[in-house]
Amino acid sequence: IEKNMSKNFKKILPKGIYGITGEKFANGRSNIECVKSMIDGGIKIIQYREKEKSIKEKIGEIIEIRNLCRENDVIFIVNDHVDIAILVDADGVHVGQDDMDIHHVRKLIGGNKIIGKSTHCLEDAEKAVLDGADYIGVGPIFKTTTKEKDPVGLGYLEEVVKNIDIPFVAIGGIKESNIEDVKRLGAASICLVSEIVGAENIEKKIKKLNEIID
Ligand code: TZP
Ligand code: MG
Repeated sequence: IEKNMSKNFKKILPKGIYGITGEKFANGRSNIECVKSMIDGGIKIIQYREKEKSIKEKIGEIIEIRNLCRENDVIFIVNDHVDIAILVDADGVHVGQDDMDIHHVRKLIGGNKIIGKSTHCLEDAEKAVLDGADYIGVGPIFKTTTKEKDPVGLGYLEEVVKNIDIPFVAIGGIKESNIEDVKRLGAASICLVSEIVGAENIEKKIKKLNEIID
């Protein structure tokens, strides 16, 4: 299967806050509620990431979030599930080091869709570029309980800024209190999970974060 490989219409990683769902940290709010608030806060890209629910539960949420994003001109990325991303016509898919190889993802999803890849060291990043990722995740920058992975530190972010020529999003343990340090090193796209979905007022939190990094 060789899908349309033209890159003419692909959207790029927007500047600002990159949102990811995280119902476990959302103080009883649903993924859908969180996504609505993120959109109201002005977020321009949202990834559906849900490690605990069944496929049956996930599909319902994914379809609803896909529609919300489309209505509001927000880029929608699906984590892990390349098949579902294609079926719901998401804007892209995000895969980790242990997920499907990028060249396989590209063959399945086509050239107009975004492929993001999580990376934890420069070697991962260089491989992702060679394999044709559209953007990379860089992290976890700081210690976080959202993902079981030792932090890579700001040093890896600096290496990416110096050596990697595709868009990247900084992620992991980033809070309102340390986002300036991440921005200062040159990250244009910054992802915060627990800090956003766990905020008392998600909409206000996003506006505040975007103000800090604008
Ligand atoms: N990938 C690297 S760190 C991370 C993911 C999905 C979790 C980030 O969550 P938080 O709550 O912003 O630390
Ligand atoms: Mg994954």
